[in-house]
Amino acid sequence: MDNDSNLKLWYKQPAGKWVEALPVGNGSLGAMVFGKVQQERIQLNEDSVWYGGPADRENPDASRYLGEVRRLMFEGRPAEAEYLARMAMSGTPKHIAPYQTLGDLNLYTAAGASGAISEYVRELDLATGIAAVAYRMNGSKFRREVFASTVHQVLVIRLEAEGAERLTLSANVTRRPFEGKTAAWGTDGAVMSGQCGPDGVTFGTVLKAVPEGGSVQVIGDFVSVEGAASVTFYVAAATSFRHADPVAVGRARVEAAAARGYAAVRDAHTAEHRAIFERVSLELGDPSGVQPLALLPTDERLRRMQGGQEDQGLIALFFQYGRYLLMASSRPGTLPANLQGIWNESHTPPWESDYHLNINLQMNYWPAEVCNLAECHEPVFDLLDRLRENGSKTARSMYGASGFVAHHATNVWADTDIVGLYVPAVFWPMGGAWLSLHLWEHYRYGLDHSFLAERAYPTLKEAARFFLDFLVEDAAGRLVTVPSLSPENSYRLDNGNVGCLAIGPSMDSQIIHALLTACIEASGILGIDADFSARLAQTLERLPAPNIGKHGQLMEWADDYEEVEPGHRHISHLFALHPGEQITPQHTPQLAQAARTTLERRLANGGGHTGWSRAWIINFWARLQEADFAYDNLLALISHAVHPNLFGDHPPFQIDANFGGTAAVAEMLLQSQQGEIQLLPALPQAWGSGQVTGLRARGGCEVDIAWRDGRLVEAVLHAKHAGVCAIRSEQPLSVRDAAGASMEVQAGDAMYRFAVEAGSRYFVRLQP
Ligand code: FUC
Repeated sequence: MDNDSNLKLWYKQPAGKWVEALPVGNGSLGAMVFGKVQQERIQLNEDSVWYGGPADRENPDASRYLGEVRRLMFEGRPAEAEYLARMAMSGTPKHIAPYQTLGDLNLYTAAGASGAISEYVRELDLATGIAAVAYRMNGSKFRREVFASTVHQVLVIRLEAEGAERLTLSANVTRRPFEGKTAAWGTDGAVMSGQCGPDGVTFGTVLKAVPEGGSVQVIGDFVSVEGAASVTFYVAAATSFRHADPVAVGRARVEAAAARGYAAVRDAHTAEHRAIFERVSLELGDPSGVQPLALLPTDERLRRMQGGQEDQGLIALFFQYGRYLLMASSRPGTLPANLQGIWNESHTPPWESDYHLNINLQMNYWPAEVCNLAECHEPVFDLLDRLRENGSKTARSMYGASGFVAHHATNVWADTDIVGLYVPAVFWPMGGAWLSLHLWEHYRYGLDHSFLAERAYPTLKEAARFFLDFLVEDAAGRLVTVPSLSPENSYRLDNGNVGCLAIGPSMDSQIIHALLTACIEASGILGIDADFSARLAQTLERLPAPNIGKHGQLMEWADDYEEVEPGHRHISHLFALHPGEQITPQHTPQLAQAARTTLERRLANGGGHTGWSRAWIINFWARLQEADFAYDNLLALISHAVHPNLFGDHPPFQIDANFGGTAAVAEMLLQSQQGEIQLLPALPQAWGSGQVTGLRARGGCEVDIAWRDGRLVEAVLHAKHAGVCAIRSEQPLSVRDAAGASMEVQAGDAMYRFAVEAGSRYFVRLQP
C-alpha cells in the first residue's frame, strides 16, 4: 500500500476501540471500519435513526409566568427566577430522545481459514473516500475496501483474496438489543427492519452479497459465501423519516448498485468524491521535512506530537480530515452533522448526540464555506426551514412573540422548546437566531441572489422579528434579552446572589446585532422591506454595545458582574470577534484588546479544556492575528483533544473539534470579514513555507496562496462575480491580470482595491 501521502490515515493494526476505527459516510449512511481479520465489525449509522417521534412540548404555563420571571430578574433575584422558570418554562416532557446506532455489519471468517498475519495495513484515503485493509496470510494477499457512495446511496464492502486462498465467510446485521426483525432476502441477502420506539421512525437495513467464483446462500439470517476469489457486499439503509417503505428503498438501492457492478460503483464514487474533495489542497512547511513523516503510521505521528515534536503534515492531514468528515456527514438532502457527525455506536450517546445550538452545530459548519464545501452546508438550511415552522408556534405560545425562536438544543424533528432542566444552558432563546446567520454567510460567499431572496432573507427576517417583540427595556433604556443566559456560565451579583439566568448577556446582543445588520443589508440588496429595515435600525441603536469591564476584559453580561468561573469553556461574549465581526483589531482596536484580555483570563484559569473550546480559541487568536498563539493552541488541540482516528475529543468524542479546528487553519491563512480580504493574517513561524489552493473568500472569489519564509509569494484570486476586490495589507501589493498586465489599484490606509470581472484570475504579489 502506498503511504507516501499526507491525505491518508493509516495504522499497522486493527482498531481495538471504536475511536480507533475509520469513518466513511455519504452524508446519510455512515460506517466505522475496524479492520479486524477474523471477525470484522463495521458499525453502521443512518442519519435519521433517532429514538421517538415528534412531540409538542410547549410548557402550557410559560406565557403566564414570563412576566413574573422577568420581574424577579429585574429585582436582582435570579435564583428565584430560575426556580420558577424550571417549572414554568422548561418543555413538557423535559427531554428530547437520542440519535442512535443503526447496528453492526459483522463478517465472520470460516473456521479453518486462519493463519499467521503479516504486512497488515489499515488506512483511510481522504482523497478517494475509501477505507482499506490489506494483509498476508498463508502466502496469499487479502484486501478489503469500504466506501459509502453518494451516487448510489449504498455502503460497499469488497473483499479480495489473491493467491491460493479463497474467501469463505458469513455476514449478518445486528442491532443489540433492539434488532427488530431479521430475515433472509432471496438467496444472497438479508434484511433487518424495526422501529425506534413506539412512535419513532421505522428503519430497514438491507444486505446483499455478490461473489466472484465460489457460491453464496442464506442460512438463517446469515449470508454465507464459500470459496470466492472476491465478494462485494452492498448495504443500504433508510427510515420512514424520508421514505414510506424503508425496506423497499433499501432493496432498490442495493439491486441498482449490484447491477452496475463493483468497478462502476467504485469509479462513480471516487469521481464524485474527488470532484469535491480536491477543490482545496494544503501544504505546510518544507516538503523535505514533511514527507518522511507521512511514512509513519498516524497513531505514531500523534504520539510524536504529544511528545512535543513538530509535524506540519499531520496538521495538514487534520485540516483535510475535517473537510472529509463534513463531506461524509452532511450532503444535500441529508440531516446536518450532529454532535458526532453521523458516527455513533450507542443507543444512549452523550448529550443524545443531538444538535446543540449554543456553539456545537454552528461550529460544525464553520469550515463549510471557506473550505469550499458550500453544498455540505445545505442540511442546515433545511433544518432551519423546519425550526422556523415549529419555532413560530413556540415563540407565540411561550413569549407571545411573532417570528420564530429555537432554544439551546434540537433534534431530528426540529424541536424548538426548552430542552431539559440544566439551568446554565437551557433558558436561551438564541439558537435559531445564531443558526440563521449561516444563511447569510452562505450568501456572502456565493452571492447567489435567488438564494438570498427565496431561502435566506425570509428566515433571517422571521428570526429578527422575534426580537422586536421579545426584547425589553432595562433601567438604562437599553433593549435586552430576558430571561436568557450566557451559555453556560454564571455570575455573582453585588448582593452575593449567583445567577445563570441573566439580563442582556453580551452574546445575545452581539448575535442580535449581527442578525439585524444582516437583515438590513439583505433587504437593501433585495430592494424590499424598507420600513421593516428602519425599525430594525432603531432597535440596533438601543442594544447594549460591547463593553470593557473592570479587568480590562470584554464584559460577558450587560453589567460588569463578577464571573463565577473565569476559565469557563464557553467564551460566548467573544462572538463579536468570531464568528461575528463587530470587533476587529483594525476597526475596533480597544475592544479587540479587551477580547484579548478575556482570552488570556480564560486560558490562565484553565480554559480550553474541551476540544471545541480549544478549537474556538484558535479561531479567536487567528482573528486577533496572533499567529503563534493560534499555532500553540492548534498543537494543543491535536495533541490533547483527538482520538487515535483523529476524531475530536471533548472528552468524550465530539466532532465539533474537528470542524472548528479545520476552520481555524483556514482562518489563519485567509480572512474576509468586513469586506476585506486578508492573505496569511495569522501565519505562524512554524509554517515558514507552504501553499493553499481553493479557499473561498466572502464576496465571491476563490483564493490560492503561496508563501516562502513567512512572506507572500503570490496569491491568485479567481473571481466568480464582477465587483471590487478589497485586500488589506500592511505591505504594498501589486496586482496583474491573467494576461500579465498590471491592474489599476486604488491604494490607501493599507487597503488595495481593484475591479474584477466574473470568471477572471488576478495575481497578487508584494511590491518588489
Ligand atoms: C455544550 C457544551 C458542552 C458540550 C455540549 C454538547 O452544552 O457546554 O461542553 O459540548 O454542548
